[in-house]
Amino acid sequence: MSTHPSHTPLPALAQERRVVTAIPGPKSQEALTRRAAATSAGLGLTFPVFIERTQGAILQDIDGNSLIDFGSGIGVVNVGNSNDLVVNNVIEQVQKIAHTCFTVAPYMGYVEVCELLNELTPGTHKKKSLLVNSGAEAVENAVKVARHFTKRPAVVVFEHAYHGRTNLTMALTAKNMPYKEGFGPFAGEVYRMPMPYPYRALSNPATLAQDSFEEISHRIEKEIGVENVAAILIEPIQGEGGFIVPPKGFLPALSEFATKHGIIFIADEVQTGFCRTGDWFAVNDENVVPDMVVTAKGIAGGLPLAGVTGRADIMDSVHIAGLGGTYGGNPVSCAAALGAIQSMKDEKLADRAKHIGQIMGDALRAMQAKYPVIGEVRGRGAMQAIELVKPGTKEPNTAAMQEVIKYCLSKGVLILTAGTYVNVIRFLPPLVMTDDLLKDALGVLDEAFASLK
Ligand code: PLZ
Repeated sequence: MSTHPSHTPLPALAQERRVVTAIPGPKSQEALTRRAAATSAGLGLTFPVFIERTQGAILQDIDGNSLIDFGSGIGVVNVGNSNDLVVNNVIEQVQKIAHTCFTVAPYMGYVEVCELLNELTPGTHKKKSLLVNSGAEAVENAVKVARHFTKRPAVVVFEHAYHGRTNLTMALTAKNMPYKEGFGPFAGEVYRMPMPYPYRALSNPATLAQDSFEEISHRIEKEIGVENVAAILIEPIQGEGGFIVPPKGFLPALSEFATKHGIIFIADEVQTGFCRTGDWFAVNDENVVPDMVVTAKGIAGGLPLAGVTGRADIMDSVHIAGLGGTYGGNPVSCAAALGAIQSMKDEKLADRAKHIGQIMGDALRAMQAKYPVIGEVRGRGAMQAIELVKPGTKEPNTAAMQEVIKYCLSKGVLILTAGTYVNVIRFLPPLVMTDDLLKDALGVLDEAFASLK
């Protein structure tokens, strides 16, 4: 009988920025050559540095640079990179069960994660959940279940939406390049509606929520027919689209409209969920209770896991074995999720997100006052963005965005971009980032704007 080697903890990684080579350094340069030779050219590359180790809010590259993580692996490691509870749970779990397939021979971790999802998602009604591997797979399953329950075909989605890269989720996603170009034909019965985008709206800001809602409800009634609509699917704050925060009142109106017409209201909380915006979920901000909530990313502290949580009557409407997948709710990912969710509770990470949001928001608004290239600062909690424009206009300024990102990278601060018009800089720090590190990174960002010609 074999025994497993016990795990030896690594020494802590100092939570400080330290740049010791040009970025990318020589080892990363060499690795990039191998990457180019071995991996599909269709894969994007945001930061040309290879990472060797991560902890908290620091990514250490193979040249020994300590970089500040302002992206959390696209909003995933909310509990910090290589969070202790996640690491310990994963190591312990993989020694016990790596895989059985939940629908073949079940294990408790899956059930425990679903119990937590049922408890933590909005609403006190009876809920049930299903676990899968990725955000896109969760969105697909939510739509599948909504169609099965309602026996209706149509799905309503929005401008600037991002829901994934599978065939159905490409159809649900708004932006052609790079997500859809040349990958069609796409799934049918997907209807796109205008998204209220306060910064770029032409109508009166005071009536934007109502005006948008009226146009959308009218179009759903006249163009699709409410009786044909299975689901309205929306990100409560749009992620890849550029952290577009809909005006207050819009989401509640949409959700009420859905309820009135027997349409399933699905919140895609893949990027906004798990304390990111200062609450468990972004819809909590206006007390919207969706019929279904889709989660992924932050749920498991870096392990692949996603969930669909919904009203029990909807989730139970599917015939036995109609849902599943080999790896969905893998035991190791579930153990990671249990660790991550525990950590969110223990470390009060929703409050921490609000605190980070305060510091970031203040600093970004101060920069906006100094640098006319910053058209808008927006977001909620630790999900903040700035939209860059040509000064004095609202014309997108992609060049300025690229220069700022490049400057920050050279100083060891990794920041992501977003936006339909490729002109948004988004901040998604791990929620455990220290105030010192946060202020250091924001200082570098300020320098980057000052250096713009
Ligand atoms: N819904 C709201 O943000 C993933 C995409 C990264 P998966 N966003 C990051 C990339 O370039 O592929 C996302 C999201 C929202 C769904 C998804 C899809 O989640 O886990 O990437 O499938």
